[in-house]
Amino acid sequence: MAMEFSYSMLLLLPLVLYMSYQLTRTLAKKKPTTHGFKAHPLLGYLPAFLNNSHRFLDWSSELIAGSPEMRMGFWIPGMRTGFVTANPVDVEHILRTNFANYPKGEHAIGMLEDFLGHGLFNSDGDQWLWQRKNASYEFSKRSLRRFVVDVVQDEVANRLLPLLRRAAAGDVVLDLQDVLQRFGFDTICMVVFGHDPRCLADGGVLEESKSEFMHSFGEAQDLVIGRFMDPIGISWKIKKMFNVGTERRLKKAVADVHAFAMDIVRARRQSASVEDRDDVLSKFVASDDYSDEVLRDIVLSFLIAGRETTSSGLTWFFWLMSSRPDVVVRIADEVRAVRKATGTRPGEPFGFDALREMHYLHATLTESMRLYPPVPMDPQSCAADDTLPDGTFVRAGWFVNYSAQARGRLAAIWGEDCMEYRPERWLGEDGAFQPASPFRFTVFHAGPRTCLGKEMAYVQMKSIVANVFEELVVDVLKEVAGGGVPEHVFSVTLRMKGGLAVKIRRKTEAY
Ligand code: HEM
Ligand SMILES: *[C@@H]1O[C@H](CO)[C@@H](O)[C@H](O)[C@H]1NC(C)=O
Ligand SMILES: *[C@@H]1O[C@H](CO)[C@@H](O)[C@H](O)[C@H]1NC(C)=O
Ligand SMILES: CC(=O)N[C@H]1CO[C@H](CO)[C@@H](O)[C@@H]1O
Repeated sequence: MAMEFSYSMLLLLPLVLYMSYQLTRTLAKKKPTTHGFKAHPLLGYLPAFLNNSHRFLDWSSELIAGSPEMRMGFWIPGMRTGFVTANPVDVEHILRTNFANYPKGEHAIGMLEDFLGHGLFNSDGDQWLWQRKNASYEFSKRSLRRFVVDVVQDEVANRLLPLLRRAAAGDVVLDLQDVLQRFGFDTICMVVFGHDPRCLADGGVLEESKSEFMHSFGEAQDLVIGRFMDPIGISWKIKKMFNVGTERRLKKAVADVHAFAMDIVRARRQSASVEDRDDVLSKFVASDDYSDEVLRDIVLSFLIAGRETTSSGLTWFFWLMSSRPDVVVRIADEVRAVRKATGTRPGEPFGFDALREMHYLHATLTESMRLYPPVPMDPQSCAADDTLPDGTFVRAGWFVNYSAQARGRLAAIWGEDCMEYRPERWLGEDGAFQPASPFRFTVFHAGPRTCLGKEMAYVQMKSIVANVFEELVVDVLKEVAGGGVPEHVFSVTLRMKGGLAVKIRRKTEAY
């Protein structure tokens, strides 16, 4: 008996030795750390992460706020290791100075590939570069800018305002977030695709069948993002292999989206009027350089980038406004002044130049996105060993995510009143809007991969707010939203959990 025991011990010994060797090696390797935080020696950030995973954004913002380096480390054995930073010096380093060493990375790209292929949003290196060059060229054209303004103004005048007026007359409770998402989807599809999905068209809000494409797209996006949230990295691959569970639903949603997009690409390819059309797809089709699949992926990349970002920004904005009637009054004053200066009447569309004159409105939206950035956290990965400007080591394969949310709330950057909503911090003495460095205000990303749709986003948001506050009052139903800050859903974009319940009134009744 005793002999047998020691024999098996002898057999096990090498294994035990090997395992402890591996463990010490892993533990001895440099780990990212967080100032003022003690990681568990074996489990790393796992216990604290489990404690806080339901409020991950806020937790990481708190750790970052407590750190003079303005960043947190993160490691859990067997899971990914890296940093979340809000330090403008780090951000400039990863997004500009050493851009080539911080791609999206194969890990992230592999997860989105089934849905987005290798479109602009989901590629690195040369594959990204040529698409970016072509797209930047199109986005810099005046014809596209004019087209965007026309599409947006048309959607405001003929869909959004009539819908809100009807809601006012009928004393109806609306989910404003849903309305804004539909608005965003209609306009991005028209600008990118030249296709009108009519999600906000008459009855569209009630009639689900009118927005099947939006529905499939949303489902595909949520399910594919779910892959990132899964704590067990390979479980989606197993589910995919057996075509079960969420992966089965994802496959169906992706097939629907691809079929829909492909139909439009093929139809445009055969259309004789491509030269006369202003949408982005038509420009790419006209150059004849790309296969149908490549065009489809380009289009889907734009949809994912532009679909929910503006609606997220506006939903939090309208919620903030519900406790700031003083700001609403000033916006309406500015709109009235611009009407006078441009000789237009309430209800008429605003041109690009009129929108540009609205500096105060620009500041109120920017200030809202500082506190509630539509893309709260954004991942990059480190390609080769590197050091951050303050000497902190970053190993190849680690992630370096920036948190726009944490950065927007740092006293070291915005001052002691950083948690206060104060649009004036964006205005100069003369009342003109003063932009901040993109490394401090990284809401639209920065460096070579900076958001291509920033101008379009402001056109959209300003048109909606100016037209709504000129005529209507938005009452947020606090009894539905609760007293404090509404809860969020943490996906690619910062969505409000359960939507934003509002009632609409005509302004004349309010005064
Ligand atoms: C408030 C609205 C918006 C915000 C806050 C925003 C923010 C961002 C951010 C943070 C990124 C970097 C994402 C990443 O690479 O992981 C990005 C990229 C991008 N955005 Fe926006 N965006 C907005 C609206 C739009 C709109 C309306 C469009 C539509 C044309 C658009 C087009 C793009 C594109 C094409 C990229 C990818 C650029 C590249 O990878 O080279 N965005 N945006
Ligand atoms: C988990 O949260 C509780 C309550 O907030 C706290 O008392 C505890 O110390 C936390 N544990 C860890 C490991 O962070
Ligand atoms: C950083 O981003 C990557 C890719 O989305 C993700 O897998 C990782 O969990 C993120 N890390 C943290 C601490 O947020
Ligand atoms: C329309 C357009 O800009 N097309 C260009 C896209 O990029 C390729 C490769 O760089 C060029 O050859 C095209 O002319």
